[in-house]
Order: sequence, then C-alpha cells, then structure tokens
Amino acid sequence: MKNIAAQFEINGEIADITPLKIGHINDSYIVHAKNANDPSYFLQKINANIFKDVAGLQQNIQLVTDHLRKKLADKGVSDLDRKVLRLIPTKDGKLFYQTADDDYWRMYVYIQNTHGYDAITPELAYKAGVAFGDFQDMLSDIDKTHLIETIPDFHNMEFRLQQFRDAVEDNKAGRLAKTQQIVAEIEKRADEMCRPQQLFREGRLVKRINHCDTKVNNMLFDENDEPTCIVDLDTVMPGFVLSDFGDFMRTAANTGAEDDANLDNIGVDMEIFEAYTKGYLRKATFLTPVELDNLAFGAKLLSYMQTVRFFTDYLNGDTYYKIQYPEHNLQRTLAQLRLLQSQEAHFDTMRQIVQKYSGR
Ligand code: GN1
Ligand code: MG
Repeated sequence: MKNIAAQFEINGEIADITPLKIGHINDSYIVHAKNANDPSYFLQKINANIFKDVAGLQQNIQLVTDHLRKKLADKGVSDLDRKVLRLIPTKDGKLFYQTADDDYWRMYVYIQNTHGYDAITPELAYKAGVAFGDFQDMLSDIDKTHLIETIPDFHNMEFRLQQFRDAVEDNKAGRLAKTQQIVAEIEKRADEMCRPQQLFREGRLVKRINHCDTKVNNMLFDENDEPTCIVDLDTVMPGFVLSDFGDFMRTAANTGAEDDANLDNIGVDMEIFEAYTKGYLRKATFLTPVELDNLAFGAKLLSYMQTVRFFTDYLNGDTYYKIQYPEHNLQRTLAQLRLLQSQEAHFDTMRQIVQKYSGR
C-alpha cells in the first residue's frame, strides 16, 4: 500500500495507512503523515467495474473542483484546501495511478478536523440545505464541454426499472420466488416514478449539474459544526435537482438507518425535512415552478430508486454494492421501501412545507 501512495506527489514521509469503512463502492484509506506539519492524504481505490471511464471520471473531478475553487476564491473565501477537494497528481502528472493488475487509485488532500454524520439535527440540516443549494448554484455555469456522465443514465428511473425487469426475468441468484411482494410494490409505482423523464421529454423539466450522491454523510462539518466541504464527487453530472434534494432527504430525514434491521425504526423525520427545505430554498432561488412543484416528490423518487437499485442487485446476486452479510441488499430494499411508504403517508405535508419556503 505504501508503494501505491508513493506513486503520488506527496510531501513528507508516510507514518501508516489505515482503511476507512465508508461508502458502498470504492475502497478508502487515510495516509497519515509522519511529521505533524506535513499533510495527510485520502487514498482511494476506484471501483472500475462501476466507473468504466476512470480517465473521464478523474477529469470531471478536476474540472469540478477547479471551478468550485475559483468561485470560492472570487468570493474571497480562504483556506480553500479545506473547502474543496484537491486531487494529488501522480509523479508523472496523471490524475490516477493504474497498477499492472489494472487497479485504479487516486489521492486527495485529507481534510483535517472535520467529521461527517449519518444522522443529524434540524439545525445542521438547515446548514446542509444552504450548502447544497450553494453547491448547485456555483456549478450552474460550469463549462460542460469536457464533462462526461461518469455512469450513463445514473438517475434515469426508466433505465433503472429496465435493469430491474431484466433482473426479474433472469432471476440469476434464484431469489425471486420469496420476493414477489416487493416486485409488486415496485411495479405499482412505476408509472408515477417515471414522470420526471416524461416531463423532461416534453421540455418541461430541465437538467442541471448535480452532485447525484447527496447522502448526508457526503458533507463534512468543521469543529464548529459549520459545513466545510462536499465530498464524493464521482457522480457530479447533469440531472434533475429532484435527485439531490431527494437523496439528502432519503438519508437524513429518516428516523432509521438506510439498512435498518428493525423496520419500525424507519419513518420520515419531518423536522429534518422542514429544516433542510428551508435552508435549500433560501439558496436555490433558480428553481423553476415545475421543479418546485416536484421537489417533495423528489424525496419519494430517491427512496423508490434506491429500493429498485438495492433489490435489483439482490436479484442479480450482489454484484454491485458491497454487502456486510448475505441478505444485506434485501434488508436495504425493505428499509427503503418502508421509508417510501412513510413518505407517501406524509406527502401532503411535505408538499406544503416546500410551498411555504418557496415564496409562492
Ligand atoms: C452508493 O458509495 P456511496 O455510498 O457513496 C451509490 C449511490 C447510492 C448509495 C446508496 C456510484 O454511494 O448512488 O445512492 O450507494 N453510488 C454509486 O447508499 O452507485
Ligand atoms: Mg458515492
């Protein structure tokens, strides 16, 4: 591992390298500096089965972080290496290192004295809403010429349903018989959940540059619990704002965990929902009436999408997401479905909250 880290342009000597248990896709490590004055680094093995174009992915991250850094510098913000991720190039000037076995690695500056949350308070949710609203705003004028879709059709619900139906058809892991009820729950909502794609085709819903993975733990907070940096930029790409609003709600405005073993823990946390909406809408003044109209729906959509994605992986025999135990993807599916049902029960109130803060 030290040999991998040594391929990058790092300052100082390495003390040790420790694995971090975060994320369902890539493998992450902290490279600790021997000398306290030297920076530590964040090293990741990129999952190239999922990110097929690693060069394009890394180029995206470089373009996005350069753009964000420039925006913040123009606003007079200091300490930029704490506010925006900084990629460390390899010693031969590349944005990633490819091993002889075709593993792909990348490195960032490690941002010291920050922490993330899997569960947050309304006060922090409000701040996170402001920060994610700002993030979309800052990216709204990025030059898209060289940006790729790092995972094509990533949040396209029609495409995800197609993958799900293929998985049902193939039943590769022989898990279908005992899960017919879930199939029915997914199918009965399919038309409703594809509505954004329809609105897009009709020219009524726009695409903007989104983060596309606004899980609550992808925001780092500093010692004073102020949002410092938005991380995990693998999926920054054009999409519907409903995705970013919805994915935060899916992960933060849930009284239970994404994979909660006790489904009774799960439900919408309306205080978090309201606080985030208030913060987000304070910044996201660029939203069109159609986007505002569908924002609360975005929360349902992302819980549904994640139900479909976890379940598809379960049917396929767990080839996409890392799992901690054999039926993990089934548990995740059931937990996301339960959250969706709770969101459906609270939907009118969720819509009223969006309306209240949208100034209409
Ligand atoms: C994956 O690796 P992580 O946890 O940041 C996934 C997201 C899902 C999420 C579900 C590239 O993100 O789309 O919403 O798991 N990322 C990719 O928790 O598929
Ligand atoms: Mg991610």
